[in-house]
Amino acid sequence: MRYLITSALPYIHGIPHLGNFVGSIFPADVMARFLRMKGEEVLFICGSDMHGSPLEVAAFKAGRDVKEMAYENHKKIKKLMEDWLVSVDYWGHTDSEENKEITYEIFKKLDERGYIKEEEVVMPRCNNCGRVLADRWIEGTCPYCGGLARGDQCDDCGAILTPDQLINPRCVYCGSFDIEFKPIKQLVFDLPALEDELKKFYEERKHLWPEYVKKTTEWYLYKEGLKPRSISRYLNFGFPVPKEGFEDQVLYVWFDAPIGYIGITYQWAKEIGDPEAWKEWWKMPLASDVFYVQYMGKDNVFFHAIFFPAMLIGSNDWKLVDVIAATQYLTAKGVKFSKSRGVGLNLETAKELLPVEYWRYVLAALFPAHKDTEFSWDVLVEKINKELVDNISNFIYRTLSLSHRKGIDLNTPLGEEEEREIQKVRDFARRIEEAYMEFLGFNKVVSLVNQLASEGNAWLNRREPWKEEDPSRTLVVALYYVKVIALALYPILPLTMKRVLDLLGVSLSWDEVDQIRVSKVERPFKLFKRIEEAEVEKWRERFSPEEKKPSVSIDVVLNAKMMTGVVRHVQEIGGDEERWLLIIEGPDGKTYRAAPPIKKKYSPEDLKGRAILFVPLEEGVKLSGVEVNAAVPLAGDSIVVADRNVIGKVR
Ligand code: B3M
Ligand code: ZN
Repeated sequence: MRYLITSALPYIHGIPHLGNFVGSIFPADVMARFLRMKGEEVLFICGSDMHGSPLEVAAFKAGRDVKEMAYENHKKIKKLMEDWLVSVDYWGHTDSEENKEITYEIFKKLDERGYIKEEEVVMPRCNNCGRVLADRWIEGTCPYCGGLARGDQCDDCGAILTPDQLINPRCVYCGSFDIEFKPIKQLVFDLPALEDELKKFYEERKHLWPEYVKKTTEWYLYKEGLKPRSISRYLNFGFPVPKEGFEDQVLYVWFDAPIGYIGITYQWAKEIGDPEAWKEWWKMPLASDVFYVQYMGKDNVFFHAIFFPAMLIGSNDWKLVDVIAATQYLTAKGVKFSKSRGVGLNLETAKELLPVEYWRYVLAALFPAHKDTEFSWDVLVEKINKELVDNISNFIYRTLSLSHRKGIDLNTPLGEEEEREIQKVRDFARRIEEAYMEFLGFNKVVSLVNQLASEGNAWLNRREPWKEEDPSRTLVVALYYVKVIALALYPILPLTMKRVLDLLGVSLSWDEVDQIRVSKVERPFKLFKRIEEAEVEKWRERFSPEEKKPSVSIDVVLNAKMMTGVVRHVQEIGGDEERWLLIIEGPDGKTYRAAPPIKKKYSPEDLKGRAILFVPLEEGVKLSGVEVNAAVPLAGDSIVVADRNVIGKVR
């Protein structure tokens, strides 16, 4: 069996955040490293998602040329991936000639077979600037959660949207709310026509898929039902639609982006001087012995479990995915790390604070496999100081320096007590391997390694080799502990653990866990250092700036424009026990967001649909980690309820 591993291809409108990294590229890297260490043949593919409206919107906002900005960011991110020790076989890009060739091949097959249809799709057009507003060129309030959503998806709750579902939509080009929905001729991909094949595809694989992925896929297949999806767009940067009458549109980014996995494999094949080699990974039956694992954040599941498989099934005999390893979010104060909203740390800043291996350790320890996981500076300090330094590094250093100093006999025969200890370590090694082979079990790996290091420390404390006349037997066992720990952590901490293995003359192979002995012990180095509280304090200040409290001064109140509006949505603010986030529809048709401390008194049902008094703020402020642009005056702890008939400006 050969392993094909892909990570979702990041959009390149900004530098990826720790949240993007931990969600797909990092786990793909760790898995690829583990499998290679097990002696498997692995191809690990990733690259930049060049097309699509996020980048176009970013370039527009920055007044830059899209293509120029795309290549600049692509290069920057590719370099950054090396810095973060991503062992990708090839970092490609989706706008390549190779990807175009394969994208057109798939498009034409689907078209010939009748899966692509012309349809009038109701699309938003801005009456002010005249543009057709694709995907992220239109923004508004999410109908499900009340968060800020774009025409294709809500960043807060991950719902897949169409522009007509947005509440109070706004043109991103010119800011106008004057938006009209008109039928426009578009191409759609007929997903319902592939329903039976998709169900079969799903049923055959679901036993390998995480719960979350199953639930999401079943929701589309069996509850909501499949709908045709539009695949052409009025955008500037993309592959022109290869069909008469549609040349002025480009293909939808989610059409060419997943095909990018194939296109990038094609780029890789050319790079290694074997241009046909990509077929062995993608064309059936050539690829029958490939086991294919895809990593991605949970908001990408629809496209990988339904949309892309449908394209492949509908067009030819392609290799289909075996495991969809989707991850949950890494959150900070209840808000996910996100490029477009500027929350959290990006990879460039993070590596200036700490060497990347420290981060990789923390990300693995906090790995959001099956639930959203909260990142905080306190957790970071605990993981590094208590686990990585005090427990793991300390044990390795102790064992190596003692063994080195005492010049022990590495081949000394072992007694019964030592054999029992060895058996314990072997069991751990087996459980670590099982955790890796769950494809998402990296937090388990870290926790098992910590248990192992604690056991190792306890073994040393019990036997006190520093007092023993010949400590060889004690230290041979401790060295076996070190060897298993170093191998187990290698995929996460490749630089440091490789150095440790080199000191012991152990080769980089998981088979080594079956052999107790090491072949030498060289003088060790201090692996990791503790983080000082003073330093963390600086980061706290820099990255969690004091929230500006929307305190309203007396003359602002005197001049305040009070308005009445209707509460459209009520939303949790991650972890905040005092406040609700209210989405209020103002009398001017605009959406206002306020976060009054009324959670203890009112339930969402009490509030939804109610007309209340509020004050729009001149400038948005952050409250409890969310952006608000209105304040709700309270009488004691109560909101001021308005009469529905007088909704409008009060004064
Ligand atoms: N670029 C979305 C994202 O960056 C999208 C993934 C494409 S995977 C083919 O999360
Ligand atoms: Zn406009």
